[in-house]
Amino acid sequence: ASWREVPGLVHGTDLTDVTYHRGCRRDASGAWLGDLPWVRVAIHRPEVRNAFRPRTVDELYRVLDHARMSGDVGAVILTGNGPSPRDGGWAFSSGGDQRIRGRDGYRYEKHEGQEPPARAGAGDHDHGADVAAARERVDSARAGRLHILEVQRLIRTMPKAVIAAVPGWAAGGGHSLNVVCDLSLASIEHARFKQTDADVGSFDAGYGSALLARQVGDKRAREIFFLARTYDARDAERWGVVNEAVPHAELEPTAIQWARTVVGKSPQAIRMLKLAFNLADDGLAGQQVFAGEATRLAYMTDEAIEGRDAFLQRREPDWSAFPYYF
Ligand code: S0N
Repeated sequence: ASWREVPGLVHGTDLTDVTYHRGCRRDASGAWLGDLPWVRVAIHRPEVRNAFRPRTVDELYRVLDHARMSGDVGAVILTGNGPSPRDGGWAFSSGGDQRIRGRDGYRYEKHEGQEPPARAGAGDHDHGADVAAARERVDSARAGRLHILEVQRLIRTMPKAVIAAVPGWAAGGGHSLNVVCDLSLASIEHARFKQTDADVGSFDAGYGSALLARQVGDKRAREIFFLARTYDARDAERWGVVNEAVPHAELEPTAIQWARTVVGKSPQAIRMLKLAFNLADDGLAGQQVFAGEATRLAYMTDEAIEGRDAFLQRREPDWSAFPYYF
């Protein structure tokens, strides 16, 4: 198994902060033989431990949505590229880029043809004239207020398996991204986990904390958030934050093996199982997603087709062939 880059034309823009590859087979000379039903999505800002800025989140959303809508893709491997060219460090993600966080929750960064505010994110300075001017310049839809949560919901609701391969730091919002994935693997040598939200005045009061408590238990989840202590891949495995700690060199090969195994199962069964696992915790939103799949399946039955045909043919439906009890 190998990879081919998915052309950077998801919605017509080149990817800069994320890489997106499709699994494929190649012959000995490297020539492409055919695609495989999984993709690799990686945050590509290793010099800042794969912190995400608005552009990163936009790109993540676009490629994940592309994967969601690809009918021949059954599994997504989510990871972080590395090592850092600056110091060799590895990261899954260190969460929201703190250098550009504005006081109002928006993120101020350079957009095409725009200069970033000189002091954005620098404490009280972010209320200075720089940011006031930047606020005028920034396209607020693209600046994205807390839109990493949209990425979390996409991972959570896409009806296919999302496997986190954690090669290094998972901190803050990066910690929460791992929490929301269906399955997780972590590098024994380099993966480190730390929920720093409360250190920087941030708090993921949604999946990042509530789902974590489901995974590790309530006391442990509070410990992880309140104390923000670093824990490693072995702890993460023991506590249920990841499924398995594996040697660094085995991380991606294992993720690919897991993807290969999942896509060997019935797509419908995996889809219904994932949505069923989500249902209880996701309330009516979870019920809606699960019910949508149930309705789609029901549309395939002769009974539903009889209802549709009766309407189109302007006659009473004939339900006599369909039992009230199985
Ligand atoms: C990850 C840590 C522990 C790694 O430490 P290490 O190995 O010592 O490396 P450093 O020297 O610290 O880092 C290397 C370079 O990378 C920069 N950098 C690292 N993380 C970030 C970051 N998050 N933002 C910007 N830059 C980062 C360092 O500065 C360094 O570069 P130089 O040398 O140039 O300074 C350690 O790095 C660490 O603790 N990082 C910060 C972790 C953190 O606090 N993250 C933010 C937590 N909050 C969120 O993520 C918000 C979540 C979120 O987005 C959200 C969630 C729910 C609702 C809304 C939101 C929202 O705000 O959108």
